[in-house]
Formats: sequence, structure tokens, C-alpha cells
Amino acid sequence: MAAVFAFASLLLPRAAQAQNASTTAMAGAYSVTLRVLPAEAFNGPHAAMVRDGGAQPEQVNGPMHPNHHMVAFIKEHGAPVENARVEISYRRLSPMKGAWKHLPVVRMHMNGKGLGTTHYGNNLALGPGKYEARVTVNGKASVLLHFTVSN
Ligand SMILES: [Cu+2]
Repeated sequence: MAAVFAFASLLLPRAAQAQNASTTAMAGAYSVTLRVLPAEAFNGPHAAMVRDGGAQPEQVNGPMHPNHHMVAFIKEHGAPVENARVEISYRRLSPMKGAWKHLPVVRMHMNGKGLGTTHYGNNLALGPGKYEARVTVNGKASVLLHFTVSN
């Protein structure tokens, strides 16, 4: 199985804007949509997210004080992939270039909306700036996506 690296951002430059950034590219046979949203609750009466596996969620009121929810939705032939192994790393490009960081990836779905809404990622703290993120699916298909955080 050949490794597939889809450097979509080089071919089709497009940067999404947070608070609700969304950008999509193909990673091999997988469609990867990266969304950067406001931080989401995993527990309590207003939990928007239900954890199904993977890493532990960074809680909204936890020590990291996350302000965003960076997640990847994976589809294959138009259907959501509910059991992918997903790795996400990211770095800030400007105003100051940062080091690559690994996001501990939670597998989750939207509370009350079923496993068809499965996605992968976590809450995290992001300051304003331009970023790139690499999403790798099942260890062999990866895509590099760009987004901007404005607040
Ligand atoms: Cu989520």
C-alpha cells in the first residue's frame, strides 16, 4: 500500500476562518474536513459531544482553558468513517512560527445525533494567527490543511 500525501493546500490554496473554520481535502480515498469551532462540552446537561474512544477530552473548564474544538470529519465514498485511526498535528505559522504539536484525538459523535456524526479531535487552546494542521487517516493517507484563528 503506497503512502499517499495530498498536499491540497499547495495545489488549491484556501484558508478557512475561525470561529467556524472549515476546510476539506482528499487524503487518498478519504475526504477529510477539518473544522475549528468554539470549545464544546463533553459532560454535564448541555454536553454537545459524546466520547466513543481514543484520548480523553480536554474539558471546557479544565486547566488548559481550551477556546476551540479542532476536529476532522472523515468520509469514504461519501459515507462517514466511524472507526478510523486519526492523528492530528498542528502548528502556528504566523505571527510567530511554532513547533508542531500533537492533538490528543478523541473519537466522538454529536450528542443525540448518532454515530453518523462521528468525528475526531479535541478541545484545545489556540491564539490568533494562521495555522496548518496535518491529518493522517489509518496511518497511510495524510493531508495538510490551513486555517486562520481570528480571536
Ligand atoms: Cu466534537
